[in-house]
Amino acid sequence: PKAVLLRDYTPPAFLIDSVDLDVDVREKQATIRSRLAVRRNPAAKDAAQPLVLDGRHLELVSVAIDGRALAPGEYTVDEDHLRIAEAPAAFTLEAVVRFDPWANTRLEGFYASKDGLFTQCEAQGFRCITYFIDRPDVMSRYTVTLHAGRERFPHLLANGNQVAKGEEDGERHWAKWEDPFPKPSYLFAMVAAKLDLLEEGFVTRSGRKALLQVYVEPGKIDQAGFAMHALKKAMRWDEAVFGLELDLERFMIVAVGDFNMGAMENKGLNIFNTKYILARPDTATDYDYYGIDKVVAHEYFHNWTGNRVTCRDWFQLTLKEGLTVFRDQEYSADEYSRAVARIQDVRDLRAYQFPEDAGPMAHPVRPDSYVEINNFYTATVYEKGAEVIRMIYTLLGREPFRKGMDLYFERHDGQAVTCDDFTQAMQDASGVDLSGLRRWYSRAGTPRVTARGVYDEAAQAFTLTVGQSLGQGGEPLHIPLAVGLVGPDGVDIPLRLEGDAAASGTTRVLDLREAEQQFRFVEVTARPVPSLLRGFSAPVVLDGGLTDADLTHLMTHDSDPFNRWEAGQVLATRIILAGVEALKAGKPMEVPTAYVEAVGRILASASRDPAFAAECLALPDEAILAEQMEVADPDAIHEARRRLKREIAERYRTRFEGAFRHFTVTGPYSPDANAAGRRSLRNASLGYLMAIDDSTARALTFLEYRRAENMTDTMAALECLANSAGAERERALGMFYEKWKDEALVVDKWFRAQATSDLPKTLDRVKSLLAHPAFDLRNPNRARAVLHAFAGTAVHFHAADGEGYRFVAEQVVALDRINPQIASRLARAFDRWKKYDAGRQAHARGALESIRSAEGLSSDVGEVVGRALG
Ligand code: DPP
Ligand code: ZN
Repeated sequence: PKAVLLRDYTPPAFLIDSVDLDVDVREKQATIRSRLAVRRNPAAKDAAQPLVLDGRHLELVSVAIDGRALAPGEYTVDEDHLRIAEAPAAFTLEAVVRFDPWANTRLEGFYASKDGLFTQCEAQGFRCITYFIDRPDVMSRYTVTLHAGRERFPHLLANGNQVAKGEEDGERHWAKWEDPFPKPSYLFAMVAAKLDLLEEGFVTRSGRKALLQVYVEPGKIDQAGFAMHALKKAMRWDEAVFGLELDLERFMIVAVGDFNMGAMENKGLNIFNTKYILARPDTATDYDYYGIDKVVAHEYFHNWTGNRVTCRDWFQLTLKEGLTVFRDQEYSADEYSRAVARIQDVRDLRAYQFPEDAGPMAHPVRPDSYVEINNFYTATVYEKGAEVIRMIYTLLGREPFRKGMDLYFERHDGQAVTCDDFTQAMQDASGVDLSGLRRWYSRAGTPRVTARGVYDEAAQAFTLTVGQSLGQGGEPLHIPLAVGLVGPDGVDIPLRLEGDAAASGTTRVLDLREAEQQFRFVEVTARPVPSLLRGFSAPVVLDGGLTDADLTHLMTHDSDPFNRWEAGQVLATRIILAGVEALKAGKPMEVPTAYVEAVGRILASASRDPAFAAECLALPDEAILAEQMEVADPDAIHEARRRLKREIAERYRTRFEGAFRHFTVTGPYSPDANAAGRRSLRNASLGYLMAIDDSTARALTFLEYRRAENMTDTMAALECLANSAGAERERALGMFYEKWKDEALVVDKWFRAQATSDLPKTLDRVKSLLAHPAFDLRNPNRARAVLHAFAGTAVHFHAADGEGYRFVAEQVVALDRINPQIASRLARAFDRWKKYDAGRQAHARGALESIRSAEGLSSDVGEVVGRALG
């Protein structure tokens, strides 16, 4: 398959104004009759182009233009297209196609799950439902009529409003839906299923009445309440913060257990992975609740940022995803703790996006080319894309940013546009020059920022020299660098740059626009410690040139909570990486007293903000540490990190035991920030105690496992036990499975806890899990809980004997025959293979080559493996 290039974009030759679908569901077959109002695009380059429709996995029954059936010579059909050489200027195209949704294991297009039939069309699934010009700049009005058996498919749903319904012969029924808004085909959705329904009314800020519905698997209505609650909160938030209201009479969410993504923002009919809908205190953790809240909000927010204004082409994916992630991040920050939300977002960015940007799949947030667009639903497009929006927000300020959003909607409502259209609206509304900021859209890689401060006591001046590099030449980026100066007493010094009339504020956003720049602060009465990149104001790797003593000072005093956390992370990273070198040289690992004492201060003041304290107690992830080494050594990283944790645990054992008792949450379960924060600190304490892993710690953890009444505490204990070789491990795992074997999302947790265990025999365990009766390679959540989870482990996937690589390679090939999108994600585990030693590299190369030589490899996996080897 050939790469598609951004620079080759041309407008479509034809437009499709309306789509009328008639969908007939029978045993093992769906028949789709389409009526398309087609006309030549006045903006097309060439007025004589043939009509080329996309279509895959379809059996074409008939095709007609303006009511006249086409003869075989008048069109051609291949695996991907239907071509009609001679097409009039405007006409009605009718086609009839058939396929079997029950045989569709790819889960794109129209497919079967346990309770019925569902769709997934983004990015290019609509072409698996009918022949179409399947690209987002073709926007149409849709009418859909569904026919199916009443007993098996009581709910027949599609986008928009239900306008008619009725009965048919043979215990069948039908329903007709009309979506008043023109939309691209990727936002099409329909459902024919047996589901339970939770519904509530909603009155929008301007007084419009709407019906909100959440459809779930029969019997699970008691797990739908939080999603409904989250939806209403998100709707209110978007009204208050962005002035955006629901534009439909009815907003539906349908949860399905077999789903490739997290969720999908189809117009008026969101379809969700059950993972992001179903929750009950005893089945879902605080983190699950947080995820549901965020994803429900995210998909709802797409109704404006994505649906009302959509993407011109798939290179612009970050236009809707980066912006909508930014919106869901701000929503979460408002609903929970802003500092903790930011820390978690940055931790994920570093664990997933930074490695992506340093590996074979590196691409700009607006990619220049792709082979398979499904491979570009990435951390870069989403999370780095959100960071780019955040930088615009930081540069403009809240009010001008809001004006920019208003202008964006005013100009582009109902259109399919580009990232440039967005930044232009932001620039025009604010008057802020965004030329340097725009470069972020076209550059891959993580920029490095170096900062060095010099204090001149005589002049009472502090000069900061800041440089940036991305190592590819080109003009420098515009990087907003938020800084503060922390005095020796721990108090922020008011900031006055040379040339300012007076000091103002204690945090200042410096505009770094050159390769190197100097900033001179005056009236600095004592040598400060610079607090750089406050709030992580840009997605860069910072070398701040600070000493351990400076960092300990910031860790204790910085008024910016993000940088207080960050100082602790940098210190812990230094200690662990020095420990790696010591271990390799056969020397003891050193843990500086100053660091341990700073950790003690976190514990001592934990009650001020337990959730934040828990974040500060979490040591950097092994994947993040591996990125900082020239040649990653996963075993040494694991061992050094383990030793640091154990040393802290032994030093503060009594305090951790105290915190574990003290932060108990009483009363009925609630996933709110306060209660969840207390549980988070309590379970972090348990994690430290289990780093000691003696019989006392194991007994405490097992007792906790049996006592726990909510899934947060249950899983915290179970995960500790799963990493421990004590007899409690198998007892707890056995009890857990017995209790939860009928609750799929909870069984996923059971699989995942075993697949990610630190214990030596984890790969053997994973292999035996594949033979477990509850394992099913066709279910994406289950595959992810075992295979993707295992492939994400630092130690076992990267085992020096290459067994981890060989195993995952075999599973990529097996999965590819079922579901290329899920297989391709698994293959991404190999991204960083060149960061390891020669022995591991040889094994990884062998594994990658074995995938590449597999017969019938999908273009999804082919692109990932080809880039890794290339
Ligand atoms: N459903 C995915 C998301 O919301 C793709 N649009 O991000
Ligand atoms: Zn999205």
